[in-house]
Amino acid sequence: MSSSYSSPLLVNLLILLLLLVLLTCVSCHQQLHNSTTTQIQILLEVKKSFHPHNNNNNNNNNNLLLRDWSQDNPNLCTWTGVSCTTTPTAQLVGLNLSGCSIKGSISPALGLLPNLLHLDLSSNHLSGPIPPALSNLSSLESLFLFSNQLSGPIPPQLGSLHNLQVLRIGDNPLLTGPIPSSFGNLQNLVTLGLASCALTGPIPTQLGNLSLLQNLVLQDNRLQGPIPPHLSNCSTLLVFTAALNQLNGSIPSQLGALTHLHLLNLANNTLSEEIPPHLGHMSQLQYLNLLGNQLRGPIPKPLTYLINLQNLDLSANILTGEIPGEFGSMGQLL
Ligand SMILES: *[C@@H]1O[C@H](CO)[C@@H](O)[C@H](O)[C@H]1NC(C)=O
Ligand SMILES: *[C@@H]1O[C@H](CO)[C@@H](O)[C@H](O)[C@H]1NC(C)=O
Ligand SMILES: *[C@@H]1O[C@H](CO)[C@@H](O)[C@H](O)[C@H]1NC(C)=O
Ligand SMILES: *[C@@H]1O[C@H](CO)[C@@H](O)[C@H](O)[C@H]1NC(C)=O
Ligand SMILES: *[C@@H]1O[C@H](CO)[C@@H](O)[C@H](O)[C@H]1NC(C)=O
Ligand SMILES: *[C@@H]1O[C@H](CO)[C@@H](O)[C@H](O)[C@H]1NC(C)=O
Ligand SMILES: CC(=O)N[C@H]1CO[C@H](CO)[C@@H](O)[C@@H]1O
Repeated sequence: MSSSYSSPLLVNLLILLLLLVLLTCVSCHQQLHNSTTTQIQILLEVKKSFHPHNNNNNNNNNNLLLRDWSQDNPNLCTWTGVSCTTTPTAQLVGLNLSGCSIKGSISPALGLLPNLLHLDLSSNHLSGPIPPALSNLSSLESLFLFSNQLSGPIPPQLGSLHNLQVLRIGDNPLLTGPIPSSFGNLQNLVTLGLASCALTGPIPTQLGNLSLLQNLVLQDNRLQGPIPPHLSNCSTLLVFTAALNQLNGSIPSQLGALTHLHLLNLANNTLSEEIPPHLGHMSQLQYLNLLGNQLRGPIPKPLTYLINLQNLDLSANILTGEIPGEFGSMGQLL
């Protein structure tokens, strides 16, 4: 008895399931189909923003360069600078227009390409702001915007790009404002390049959260305040340069914990107090530049433990005392 009841129920359930599967498939197919046309629309929108600001007749470079970005060419994976994955369907995963002499601005429409892993618009003539909408590229692993004419502040929203490994936006001399403290959330960041902009404010203590960071490149800005001891938590750091800023206070002795560091350049700031002897623990250090600060006192003897040092500049400070004789036996310095 019970089996004759459950049987039609089972059949009904199966039919329902089949219908569901069919429906999902139809809608998923349509979505995939749409996504190609949608991606084409988005890229054409992005192309519109790549226009020269001074609309002199003689500058149609962008149109020539991206002439294959066209509705007449529906295979967007063949478009200049575009790279795709082919399975399960064509998905735009990379956009590289580095060094293409592109003018104009960065369209917020780029934020509508959620599968994008790599975006490289470096070494162009792009101006205007970095669109906060880029923070919607939740899969993004690398963002290269360096060597342009971008202006305004760095959008703090970029701190939500949790998959980001490389962020290079330096050499944009009109980029102002602080380094967003939200960058402390970029847990996968390996490289942060912000040199040669006009950034102000402090180095955020939150950068101490970046446990995979290897390269922190902050030189040639207008950064102020102390070097946060928190950076000593970035235990995989290889390169730290913050030369040519307005950093003050003492060099934190905690930095000595950065035992993988190869390069430390803090030249041309207003750092004061004594050079911490703890820097002698950075056994991998090859380059140490502290020139042009207000460091005083003796040269700490433990610096002579830095047997890998090839380049040492402590000049233009207020150092006293003797140069430890042991430096003479550091062959690499000769
Ligand atoms: C983009 O292309 C240039 C050469 O055209 C290359 O040097 C650069 O590494 C590429 N960017 C990325 C993120 O692969
Ligand atoms: C991200 O996308 C959502 C949905 O499209 C939009 O509402 C939001 O404004 C976008 N974020 C930014 C910072 O533009
Ligand atoms: C630092 O990282 C922790 C998790 O590792 C996270 O909860 C916290 O919000 C981060 N803080 C900042 C300021 O980024
Ligand atoms: C990093 O180091 C500082 C002191 O050097 C410490 O106060 C802090 O709790 C550590 N953690 C983080 C995530 O910055
Ligand atoms: C420091 O400043 C001097 C003088 O302005 C300059 O020659 C030198 O290149 C600067 N060095 C660094 C590492 O910033
Ligand atoms: C560092 O400079 C700021 C102003 O930029 C000042 O308020 C602060 O007292 C200075 N700190 C030290 C230790 O000199
Ligand atoms: C949102 C969207 O673009 N929807 C379109 C998906 O594709 C079908 C048929 O190709 C169109 O009718 C929809 O308007």
